Amino acid sequence: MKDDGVIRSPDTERENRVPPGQSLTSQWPVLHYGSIPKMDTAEWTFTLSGLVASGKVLSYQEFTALEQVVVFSDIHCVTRWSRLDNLWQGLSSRAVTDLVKVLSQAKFAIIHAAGGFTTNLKIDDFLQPDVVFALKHDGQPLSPEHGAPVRLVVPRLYFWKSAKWVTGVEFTADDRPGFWESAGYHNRGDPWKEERYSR
Ligand SMILES: Nc1nc2c(c(=O)[nH]1)N[C@H]1C(S)=C(S)[C@@H](COP(=O)(O)O)O[C@H]1N2
Ligand SMILES: [Mo]
Repeated sequence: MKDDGVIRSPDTERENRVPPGQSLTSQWPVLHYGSIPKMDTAEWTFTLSGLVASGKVLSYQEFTALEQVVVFSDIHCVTRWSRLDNLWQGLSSRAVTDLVKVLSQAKFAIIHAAGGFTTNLKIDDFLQPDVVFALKHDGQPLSPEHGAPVRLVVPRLYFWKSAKWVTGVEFTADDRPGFWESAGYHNRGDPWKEERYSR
């Protein structure tokens, strides 16, 4: 671990960083269902809800005033492209979660995004230290097509878990497959185990 304050996703320290069945690209493809939602930071809010002692809603100003981290990670898309060496800046999932008291019954984090999109994570996967609500990629603010103003990045799972245009997290006791998981993608999506599809 180099002491430069950057959180290195552990998969970036593997000798072979490309999971089975993946090919490298230096481009950054844009993939999502539907059209790019109009996001206005003056209207945008981030909501922490579900199994918490007391829910919380933050404005963009409140959200971006919180302490930020820098995460170095690789991207693995289930459509078989991987992009190495990404630098994300934003709020760690743990810092966001620490804003509320999560009840002990909570076992899952359901990520909510614009237009009703959701994706589900086990709370342990959500709270890994390399999981970040990103505002910037490689030093530049996220572009609208890549999820501005805020997207989640879950480096150790296929990129469909990395919801763009996020609007909040809901903590639940029961699992609730999200948009892509209900459309046939694997419930967890570990690229090293090729957990691509559920059927
Ligand atoms: N809100 C939202 N986020 C989403 C998606 C989506 O359809 N809606 N698609 C996911 C999928 S399948 C992928 S591969 C990545 C692509 O992110 P990118 O366009 O920044 O490469 O976004 C993920 N996040
Ligand atoms: Mo995807």
